[in-house]
Amino acid sequence: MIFDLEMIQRAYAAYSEKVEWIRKSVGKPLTLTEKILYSHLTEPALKAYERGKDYANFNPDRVAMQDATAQMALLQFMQAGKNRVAVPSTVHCDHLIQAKSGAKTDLTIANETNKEVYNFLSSVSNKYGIGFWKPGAGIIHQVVLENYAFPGGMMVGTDSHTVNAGGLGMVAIGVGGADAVDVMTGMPWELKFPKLIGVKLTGKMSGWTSAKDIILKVAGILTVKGGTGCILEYFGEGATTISCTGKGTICNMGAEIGATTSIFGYDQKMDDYLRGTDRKEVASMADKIMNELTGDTKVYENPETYFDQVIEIDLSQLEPHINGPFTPDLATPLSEFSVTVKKNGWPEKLEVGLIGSCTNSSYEDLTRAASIAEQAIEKNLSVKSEYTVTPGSEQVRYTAERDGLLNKFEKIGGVVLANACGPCIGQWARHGADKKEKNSIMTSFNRNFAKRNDGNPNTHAFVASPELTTAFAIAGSLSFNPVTDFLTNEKGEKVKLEEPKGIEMPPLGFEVKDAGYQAPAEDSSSVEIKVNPASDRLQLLEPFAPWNGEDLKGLRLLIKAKGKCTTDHISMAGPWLKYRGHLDNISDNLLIGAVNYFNDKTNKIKNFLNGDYREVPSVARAYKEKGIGTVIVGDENYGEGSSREHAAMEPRHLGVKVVLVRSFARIHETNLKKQGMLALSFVNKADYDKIREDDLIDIVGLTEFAPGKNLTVRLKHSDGSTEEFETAHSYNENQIDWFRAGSALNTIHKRQ
Ligand code: MIC
Ligand code: SF4
Repeated sequence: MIFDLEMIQRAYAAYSEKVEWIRKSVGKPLTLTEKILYSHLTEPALKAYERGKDYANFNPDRVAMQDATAQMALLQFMQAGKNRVAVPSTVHCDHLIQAKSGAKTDLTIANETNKEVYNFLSSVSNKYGIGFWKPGAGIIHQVVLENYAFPGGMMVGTDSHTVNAGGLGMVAIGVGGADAVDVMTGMPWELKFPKLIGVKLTGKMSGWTSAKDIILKVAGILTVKGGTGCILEYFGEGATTISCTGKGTICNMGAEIGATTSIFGYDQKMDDYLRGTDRKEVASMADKIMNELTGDTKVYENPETYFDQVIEIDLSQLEPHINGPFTPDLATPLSEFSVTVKKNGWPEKLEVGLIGSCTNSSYEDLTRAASIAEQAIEKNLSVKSEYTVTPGSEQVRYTAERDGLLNKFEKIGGVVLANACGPCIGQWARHGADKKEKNSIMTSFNRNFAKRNDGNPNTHAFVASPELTTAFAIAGSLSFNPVTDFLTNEKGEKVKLEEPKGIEMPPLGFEVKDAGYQAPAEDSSSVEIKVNPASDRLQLLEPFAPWNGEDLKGLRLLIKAKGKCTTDHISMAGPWLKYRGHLDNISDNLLIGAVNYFNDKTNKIKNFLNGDYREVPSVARAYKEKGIGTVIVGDENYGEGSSREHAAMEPRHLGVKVVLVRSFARIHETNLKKQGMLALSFVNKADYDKIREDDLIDIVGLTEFAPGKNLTVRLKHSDGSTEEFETAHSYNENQIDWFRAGSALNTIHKRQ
């Protein structure tokens, strides 16, 4: 048995009683989110707690880490001086596999090129009692849903799409590695108590509409910022019609609207999924307390009273959507898509359709897409675009192969890639991408920021459901609408694709030969972890220096980033993923994707030591060498996207002291705080305009740094004039300690 039955038994034993106690003390009906959050508060926090006031301390049940972020997380954990993780934890090797020729060859090459990193992750896991999922086992979120997620539980994961587990009724939150270290060392984990958005689903989907379209629609309504600081709770009769993995898709892409997480209440679909994935013990336990694994009836009858915001979607009316390009919230209904494509001059030819990823790679997803492929075979059609499939896990892949689904994809010209992230995170050796040609691709993934999939800034990436992506790949054009349009087949006949059909759970059950799991050693005292000092992939961490007790004076502006600046802009993935365990090497990608406000160029900023325009990392290194601290200035939702803490550790490593922005994305703001940086935001957003390229910048008020108290920024312009303005911050006492100590990890040391 892979899942932690005892831990779940313990969690359930206390759960109902806690919820009842909380309901009484709060004196009102509870949402599901509140039930789970409150029941995971640490004891002192539970006693002292008042909702919405401030940060609260939690004890999550488990931790999941993927290979690209686990390296930093575990390097930090190794510094914490513990023998074993305090809660069940797992590592999943999924991000480092490059997609090129197909599953088998790609996996062999990945095992070779990433050998050192895989060995490191596997031996650290073994040593500290962490479950290890080998390369090829699948994408973290699919594997977690299949094996570990449980209704009413709480987990953190070092990946923003950890939220996928909300599909199985879990409060699952994406965090940086340093947060995961808190949980793995048994310390309380801190989270700002979220606001609650209720999403009421009525009706039932049909035809081409699928779960993906619900979240594509929600993203259109709320935008990439709209979920910041919020948990979305889905409910209503429509919710119970969606499969468990479909719910996972919806929760997964909640990361794209900045939501802390999303969740569905326990229902028959979750029960079916637990039983179908060999966890009948969990299902039976959940069945016994099912009323507490969903929101109270009164809450769902009067959602406006209990949620901070309510959105209602009638699934019977919902059209399929296609979101993009360049941002996941630009939502266009299918019926308007071809007109919108023309109006905006987006390239009409569809070069590649890619299905799979952690968002959409369940058995149901594959059957729906395969039902389109099957029709194509029958109707003498094949794909006009390139077409790739990434199954979410070995279990799904094995079962899909057994049931003939993969064969259907291959028959229409598809290539089945390894069970891994692959093209979704730029691990894609796409031929021709280096030519920077303007082109369109469509994926069933979740993110579509510029350069993300293939490094080409002119690739227009659109996000849709797997079945729609398959239909578009068959048509090879964005001006196609499968609901209304005919296609011409190989015999010159006009044919039409019928609505997709899916099967939620495999009729013959799931099957797998080798799921790819390695359990940790019982006695790990002899396991040694070696990091070669000459390695260019791994580097042991040095603690960051503590604050020197004074205001920051005479800082230089490193870059004033203009417009969208996601973690992909701050610390690009793709080719750089190989340095995720080596802080100094990966720092050479710092902000290379950000647009310099002063010249509209990427990776070209002025070095005031010699007047040259150079790459961001090299200028940062030049200032660092001279002992000059620097400031990054950013726009709205700075650090949107992923959980990668490299986006915070790299600037810290290269001498940046302050990140000053119009607004932050949640995980990134916390990551900056954890690494001992100053994360500040303009009180008056127009003050962004006051910052000039050649300013010297002081941060005043640090000796009285306190929660809720603004800090002053003083600009010394080169013409001799000075300007001052206020900046706000969201540090609490504890986080101010991290700043003073140089990082959160340094404070753990101090306490030991
Ligand atoms: C992503 O989808 O951007 C990633 C790659 O999964 C990241 C994590 C990472 O950068 O390693 C995420 O979403 O957190
Ligand atoms: Fe992997 Fe893409 Fe999912 Fe991130 S979003 S975990 S890169 S599949």
